[in-house]
Amino acid sequence: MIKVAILGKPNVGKSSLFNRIVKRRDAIISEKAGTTRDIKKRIVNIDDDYEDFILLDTGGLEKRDELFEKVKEKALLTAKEADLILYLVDAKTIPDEEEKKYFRALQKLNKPLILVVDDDEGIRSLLTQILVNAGYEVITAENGKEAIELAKKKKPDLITMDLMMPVMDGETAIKHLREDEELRHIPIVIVSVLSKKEPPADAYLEKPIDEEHFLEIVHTLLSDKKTPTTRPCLVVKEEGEKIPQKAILLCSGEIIYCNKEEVFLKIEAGFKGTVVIPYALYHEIDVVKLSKEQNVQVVIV
Ligand SMILES: Nc1nc2c(ncn2[C@@H]2O[C@H](COP(=O)(O)OP(=O)(O)OP(=O)(O)O)[C@@H](O)[C@H]2O)c(=O)[nH]1
Ligand SMILES: [Mg+2]
Repeated sequence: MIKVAILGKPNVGKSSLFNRIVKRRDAIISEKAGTTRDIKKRIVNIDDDYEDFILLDTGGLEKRDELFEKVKEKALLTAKEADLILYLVDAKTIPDEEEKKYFRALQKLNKPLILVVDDDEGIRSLLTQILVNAGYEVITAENGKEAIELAKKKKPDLITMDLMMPVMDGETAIKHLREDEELRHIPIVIVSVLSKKEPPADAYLEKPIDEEHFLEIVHTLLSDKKTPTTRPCLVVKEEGEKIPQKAILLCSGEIIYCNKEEVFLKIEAGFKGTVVIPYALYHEIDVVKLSKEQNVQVVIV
């Protein structure tokens, strides 16, 4: 269920708005600042035509003493979990610096973070501008090596990757990212003058890029992050055999290994995702039957 949190400094009318929306005198309202100290939560049904949502009332954001530091912490934590924040201000006064600081911090919260990797300063700033205007938070790297370091530190939600770069090229960087347990699920969009569809990424874009098409790809990859790009892979491998390199590059989700006899057992047990079969084993598995299974994709490498 979608969570909507009401935030703001003390005494701006958060609880009053909460009561209005839930249509009950539920939260305590007073003219004394700092009345609400905990989180109040109610399920709201506006109309049967709309989905129910969870409304959260929070304590005011204020630096007063230790107690209110706790109240503030709780409010900010609630904001982090919310899908939407209603930030209330007192219209009688002009927002001060502290208020602006809270507002900016909340605006940054939960924004998808995109790592733009390109050695060309012009491309970096062009992609940054497009993405920032579309509401994303952006960090940049000049080569593959820097990209990996930054990805480890910042855990971006998506990476745009150039291929030809000094120090470490994009292809090598993608390989390293896909081998890293913590980073392998991050969708990667190759943005390059090269039109070859190697190495495997989640999307490819040729330079010069079309802004609309670029944003469409980014939005799609971010919105179904949990579906296609993190689908698990079932890699078929015989005892003692090496794991095919291509399988690692292909799979951005969890990788499970099994031998050729176990493939159908795994599917019966509920496996959904991509089954990767090395070419050498291709004749020993009923690929036709396998490809008829729902929720299963077959890739031969
Ligand atoms: N003039 C005016 N007063 C309001 C409005 N909304 C709320 N109030 C009054 O402002 C005071 C504070 O309202 P609350 O709803 O308790 O404010 P709050 O933001 O929840 O305050 P804390 O929980 O203390 O942080 C109360 O005396 C309300 O009656 C409004 O829209 N206009
Ligand atoms: Mg209140």
